[in-house]
Amino acid sequence: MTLREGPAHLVRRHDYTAPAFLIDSVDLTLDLDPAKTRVLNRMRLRRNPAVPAQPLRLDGVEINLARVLLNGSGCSFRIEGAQLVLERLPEGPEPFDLELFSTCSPQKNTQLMGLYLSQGTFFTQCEAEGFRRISYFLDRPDVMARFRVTLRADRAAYPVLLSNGNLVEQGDLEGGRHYAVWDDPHPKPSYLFALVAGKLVQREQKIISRSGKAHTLQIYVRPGDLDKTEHAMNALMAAIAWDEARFGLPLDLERFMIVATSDFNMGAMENKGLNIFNTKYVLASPASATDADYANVESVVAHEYLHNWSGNRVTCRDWFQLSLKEGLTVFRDQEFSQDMAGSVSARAVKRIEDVRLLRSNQFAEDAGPMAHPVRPDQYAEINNFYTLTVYEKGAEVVRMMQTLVSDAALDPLGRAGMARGLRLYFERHDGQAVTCDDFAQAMADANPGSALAQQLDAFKRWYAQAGTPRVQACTEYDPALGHYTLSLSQHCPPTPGQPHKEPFVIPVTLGLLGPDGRALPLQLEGEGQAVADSRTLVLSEPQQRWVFTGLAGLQSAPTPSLLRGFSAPVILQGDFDAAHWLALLAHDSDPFNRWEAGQQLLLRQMLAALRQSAESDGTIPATVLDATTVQALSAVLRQPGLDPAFKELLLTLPSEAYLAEQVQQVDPPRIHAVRQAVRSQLAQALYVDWLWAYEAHHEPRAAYRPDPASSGRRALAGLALGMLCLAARSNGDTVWPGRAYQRCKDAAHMTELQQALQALLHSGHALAEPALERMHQRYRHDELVLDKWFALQASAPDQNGTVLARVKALLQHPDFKLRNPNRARSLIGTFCHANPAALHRPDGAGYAFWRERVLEIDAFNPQVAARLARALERWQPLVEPYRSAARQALADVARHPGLSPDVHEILTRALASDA
Ligand code: B3K
Ligand code: ZN
Repeated sequence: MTLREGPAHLVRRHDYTAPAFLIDSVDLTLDLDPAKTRVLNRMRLRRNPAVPAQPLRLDGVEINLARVLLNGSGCSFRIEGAQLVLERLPEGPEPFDLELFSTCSPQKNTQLMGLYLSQGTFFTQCEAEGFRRISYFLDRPDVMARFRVTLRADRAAYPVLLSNGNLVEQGDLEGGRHYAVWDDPHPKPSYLFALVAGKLVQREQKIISRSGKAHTLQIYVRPGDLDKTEHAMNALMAAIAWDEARFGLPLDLERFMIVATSDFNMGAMENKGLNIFNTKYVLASPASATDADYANVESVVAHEYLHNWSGNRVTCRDWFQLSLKEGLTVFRDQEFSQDMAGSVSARAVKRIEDVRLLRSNQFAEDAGPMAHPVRPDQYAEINNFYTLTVYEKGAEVVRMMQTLVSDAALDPLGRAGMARGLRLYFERHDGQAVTCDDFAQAMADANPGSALAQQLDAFKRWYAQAGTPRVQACTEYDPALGHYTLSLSQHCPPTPGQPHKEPFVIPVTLGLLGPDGRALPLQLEGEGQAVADSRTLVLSEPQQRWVFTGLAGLQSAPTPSLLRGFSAPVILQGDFDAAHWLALLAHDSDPFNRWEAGQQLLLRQMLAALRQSAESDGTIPATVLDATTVQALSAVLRQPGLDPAFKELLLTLPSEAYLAEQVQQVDPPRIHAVRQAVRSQLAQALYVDWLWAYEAHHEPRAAYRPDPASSGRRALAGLALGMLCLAARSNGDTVWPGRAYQRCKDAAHMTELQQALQALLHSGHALAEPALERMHQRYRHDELVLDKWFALQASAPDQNGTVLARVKALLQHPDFKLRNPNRARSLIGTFCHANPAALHRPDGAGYAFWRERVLEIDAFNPQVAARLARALERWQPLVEPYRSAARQALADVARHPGLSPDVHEILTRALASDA
C-alpha cells in the first residue's frame, strides 16, 4: 500500500507524555481572503515545570510560514515534517512571546478541516487536529489557552464576523474592509477554536437563567432559512434549562451562538460559545423536515450544548480519552431527550431507538476488524475513531455506572447517584484535561459503598476491552421448595489484538413473571423479605448463581424478564422458547423487554427461514411466521392504551443489518428476501388491522406538531400505509397505491410525503416514479430535501439489480454534488451502507462502484472517503461469491498509490482480518 504522506504512523496511548510547554494566551489576527488568508499568531508560552527541558515543537499542516519572532526579534527555527521546531528558547520558568506569521488558502481546502469556504462563507473545523491547518500550534487537547481573536474581512462580502467568546470591539477599516475583536474568557484547547465570516442572518433570543443571569442566544443561517430555526432555538433553550435543573450546570457565557453550514463533514461541533452545525441538524420546517429530523435537531442541539460542560469545561487529556466527553455527552443527550419525551412509554420509545442503533451498528463494529475498546489503545488517524463504540457504547458505559451507583430502593433510576458523581467530577476537574479513569474515579468516590465503588477496577474493563460480551442464562425451578435458580455466565469473543478477556462487571436488571403474567416479589436466598419486583444483579465473575426464594405455591416456573431496559450492552443468550417470549410480549411491565420479546419472536422465525432457504433450493417460504406470532402482533397493534410509537417499533421487523449480525454466513440478498417475505406476510395477514391502524392514526388536517405523541401516531399510520400498499401488490388492489400517490401530491408535511413515497417505492409500485418526479419539481431548491430525494432512490428495494444503474445515473444528475458531504452521503453513502441487497451483487458491480467512489472522494476529502470505505469492512462473513469479490475490491483500493492515512488505516484493518 502506498500512502500520500509516507508510512502510516501509529499513535499509542501508552506513549502519552505531558506537554513540554504551555500556552497562556493566544492573540490571533486573521485577514480573511479566500485565496490567501494571512494569520498572525502571537502566543505567550512558558515551559511546563513538570517536564524536562526539550525543544518546542509546534504542529502545522499545509500552511506557509513567513516569519517567526521570539520576544520581538528574529530567532532560529527549523521545519521538521509537519512541525516547527524551536531549540533555543529562554531557559527559565518565565513566559516568553512567540509571534508567527503565516498564510493558508481556504478556497483550496476541500477536506473541510481547518479554515474553509462553504458557499462563500468562511467556516472552521478544528476537532480533532484542524487548528494546525490555520497556524502552527501545540495542537493537542491538554494545552488550554485564552484566545483573543481579531477578524478582518471585506465588509460587503463578509458582513458577519464571529469567533468564540464575547465581542469586544468592531469597526471599519480602509478599502471597504472591517474588523471584529472577540475575547474568550475561558481557556480552551485549540480544537474548540472557531470562526465564521459571511453573509448570514440570525434569530436571537434573550433568556434569564435560573440563577438570574442574562444570556443572548443566536442562531445564524443563510438569508431565507430564518423561518426554519425556531425548533433549534426551542431545543437550545430546553437544553440550557435542563442541564441547570438536572445537574446544576449553568450556561457560563453571556452569548451562545449556533451557525449552520451546508458543507460539513459530520453533524455538528461544540466550539466554545460558537457551535457550528451541519444545516441538517439545525433547519426544520414542517414542509421540509420529517419527524425524525425534528427529533435529531433537538438531540444534536442538546448534545453540542451539553458539551459546554462535558467536553469544554472539562476536556480530554489526549484523543484516546475521546469517550470521556463523547460517551458522557451522548448519555446526557439521551437523558435529555427522554426527559423531554415525558411519559414512561415515550421514554421507552427513545430507549428502544437508541438500543436498536447500538445493536445493529455498534455490535457489528465490535464484531469486525475495526473493533476497538471505548478507550482505544492506538490509531493512525484519530478521525477514524469517532465511532459508534466511542459514542454509543461509551454512553452505555456511563449508563451502567448510573445503574451501579443507584440505591435501588430509594432511587430506582439512579439519578441521585449520577448527579452526585457528576457534581464531584466537575468540582474536581473544572478547567482541566483529564482521563476516563478520572471520570470513573469521581463517580465511585461520590458514591462510596456502591457496587461501582466496590468493583471499580474490574468495571473499568469496559473501557479497555473491545467486543460484545455474551451472557448465557440458565434457569431451574423447584416447585416443592419454591426456589428459582438463575445462573448467568459470560464470555467475550476475541477482537483484534485482544485474544483473551477478563470478566466484565455486568448489571442485569430483571423481574420474574408468574403464570398469570403478574410480577413476582423478588427475594434472594438469605434475605428476610422481598425487596422489589424489579432489581439489578451484578454479574462480575465468569459464572454466578442466584436463588430466588419465597415462591412456594407457584406450580410452574416463573418467566424471567432479563436485562430490563437493556441494562448492559451485551448479547443475552438462553434456551428460551416461543412461549417465553409470548408471555413477555403479553405481560412484561418493562416496555423495553416487551418490545424485545416481539423482536425475538420475529427473529427466531426469520433466522429459521434463512437457514431453510440456504439449505434448500433457495426459495423463501411465503409463510415465515406462525399463526401464534401473527395473532400476538395483531393483539399488540389493537391493544387500547398502548402508545402508537411503541406499536410502530414493535411491529417493525429487525433490520437487515441486525439479521446479518445473527448469522455466521451472510448472504445479503437472501436476508433481504426473507425480510421482504415476512413484510408481505404481515401485510396480508394483518390487512384489516392495518386498515384500522391507518384510519385511526392518520390525521390529514391536523396542524403539524413535532411532539412524541403526534409523531408516534404518524409513524404508525406510515407503517400501516406501507403495509397496505404492499398488500395491494399481492391482491391487485389499486386503491391504496392511488391513495399513497395522492398523499405524495398533497402531503401536509414532509413526514407524510416521505412515508407515502416510501410506501410506493417499497411496494415496487410504478407510481413511485411520477411521485419522485413531483418531489423533485417541488423541492429542487431545498438542499436538505434534495438529499432525501437522492437517498430515497439509493435505498429503494432492488428489483432485478436496477438500483445500481439508477444510482450511477444519479451521479450525473445536475443536482448531484460530489464535494458536498451531505449530498455524497445521501446517494453514495446510502447505497453502500444502507442497501446491502443492492450493493452485494453476484457480478461484483456494486463493489466496483464502491471502489471508484472511495478513490474519487479520497482525493479531496479523506474523512468522508474513510467513512465510505468502511462499507465493506465486514467482508469476511459474506458467502461466496460476495466474499472473494469484496476482498478483491478492498485489496484493489489498498494497492492504489497516494491513499490518505484515513482510508489506508481502514483498509489495513479490514485486510488484516484475512485469516
Ligand atoms: N465533537 C464533534 C465531532 C468532531 C469529529 C471530528 N472528526 C461533534 C460531537 O460529537 O459533538
Ligand atoms: Zn459530541
